[in-house]
Amino acid sequence: MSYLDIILVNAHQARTSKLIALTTGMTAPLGITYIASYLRKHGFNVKILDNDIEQFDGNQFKHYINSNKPRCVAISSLTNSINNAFLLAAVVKTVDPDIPVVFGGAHATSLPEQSLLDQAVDVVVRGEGEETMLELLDALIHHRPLTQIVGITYKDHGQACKNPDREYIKDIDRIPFPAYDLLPMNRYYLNSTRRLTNRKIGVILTGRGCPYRCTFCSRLFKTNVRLRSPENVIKEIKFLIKEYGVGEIHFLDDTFTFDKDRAIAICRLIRRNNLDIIWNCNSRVEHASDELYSELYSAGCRELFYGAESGSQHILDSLKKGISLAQTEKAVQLCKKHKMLVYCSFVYGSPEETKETLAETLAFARKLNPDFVVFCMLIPFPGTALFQEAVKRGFIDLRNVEWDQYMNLMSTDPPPVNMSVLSNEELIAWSKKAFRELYFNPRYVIKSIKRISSFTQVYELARGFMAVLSHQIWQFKSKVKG
Ligand code: B12
Ligand code: SF4
Repeated sequence: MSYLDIILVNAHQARTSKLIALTTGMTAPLGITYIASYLRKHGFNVKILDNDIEQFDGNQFKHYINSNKPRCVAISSLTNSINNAFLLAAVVKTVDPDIPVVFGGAHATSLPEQSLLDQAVDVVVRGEGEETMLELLDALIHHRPLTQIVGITYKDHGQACKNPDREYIKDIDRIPFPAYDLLPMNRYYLNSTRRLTNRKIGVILTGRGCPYRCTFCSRLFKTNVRLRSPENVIKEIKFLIKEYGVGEIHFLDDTFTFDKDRAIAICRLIRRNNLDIIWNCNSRVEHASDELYSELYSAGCRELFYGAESGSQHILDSLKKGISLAQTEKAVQLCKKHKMLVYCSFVYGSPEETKETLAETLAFARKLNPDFVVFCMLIPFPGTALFQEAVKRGFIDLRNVEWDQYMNLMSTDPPPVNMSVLSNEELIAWSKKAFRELYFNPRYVIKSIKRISSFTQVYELARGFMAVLSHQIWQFKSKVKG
């Protein structure tokens, strides 16, 4: 019988996952898909299970592992899905305790020793996974010691052993494109509120790392920025168009416009190659310029996403965001001038937040009048500077944390940790007010109705609305139960 070397699993998100999927949609899990292609290139036999899509329960997963008989199972999770990752790991061990279970991704990278406290987890790969997983898999399959493999923390006779960090891959052009063929590509989608066209959507990462140090952000690839060449990016766009009929692309880079010349070079190549795509990307407000924005627009960019974060300069500075309110205003105006949609995200409830700063944020958001706006309650995710502060100041007790609650989707949900001087009730009341004022005003409603161009969009909006409603009912019931 031929054995499968490894199954890479994307652990499903906590119960809110259904809500996410219904209100926003689901895109390909690039991390494990990159690792899959890297391992395959080196001769390993690989499968991917995206459990955000499959939603296998314990029994179904057991059956899946039993029928595939992998030599190793490697599980990816964020903080919100770590408990489900532990459940899946336990199932693997019930099938065969000798199958090594490896964890990776944002959460395990930030808390490797804590993740290893779970009985079913054998090894944690910290940070960038391609090279480490390749060496690790080879060692696990050939029963070699793990002492020399940099970038892992592993269990040895019940003790956590931390090997040194691995250096990041310098030339990321040499990493093969994600193994899209191992994913259920036709099951990924984004709802009408999240997409720009009715075309098929693809996601691409054109660089790794972010040089900024915002205190609420967990940067897995650290400050060390590595960018793919424009030619390499264009190749992947062509591949997605040809193989998967993709017509709309979402660039997932933390800041696509970090290197202006490279961003412009990508735009020019898109035009020169007549690539028929509409796209969006994340940007920073201080990168705004007429030159850049006119290049972005001519190459099909129709939306920019800015982390505006706050309407208070004091809060922006305390979060180490490194931008000014004036820069945000200028960027939003320029973006509108160049006929691209403006998406602004704000965080609220940070340690320095007060009623006054919240009022400033709401006034600022109103003044900016973006096409889309989100207000996210600040959550100190593992891997962030605020998380360290929260642990130090006793807001988080690592022996007793409900990771499933680490989610900032609904404005009515209380935050798992509140580091501000305001009460949960005050924060929730503000966020409800902010959503009401920005979403339920005639200007926004008319804009949204104008955007609806098909029956599918009406259906999706209704589905999202029902999901939100059912979440509210669940929340109410939980409160009543006590
Ligand atoms: C796209 C995205 C999403 C998408 C899809 C996520 C997905 N399926 O991948 C959606 C919209 C669903 C999403 C949701 C959320 N996200 Co998100 N998301 C991202 C984003 C922008 C890109 C992810 C990506 O594709 N990266 C590129 C790939 C190549 O990197 P990677 O996934 O990290 O994988 C590499 C390594 O981590 C490692 N690795 C990863 N998994 C594994 C597994 C194994 C076994 C091994 C060996 C290695 C390994 O190797 C990979 C290749 O080098 C990142 C920011 C970022 N720059 O990464 C945030 C980010 C991952 N999200 C974050 C957060 C907070 C969330 C939410 C909690 C937000 C919320 N609403 O509350 C939810 C929770 C979702 C969940 N699963 O629990 C945080 C994670 C913080 C944390 N500690 O969990 C990030 C880092 C943003 C940030 N800067 O803070 N997200
Ligand atoms: S919030 Fe954006 S700019 Fe700030 S560190 Fe994170 S990715 Fe970088």
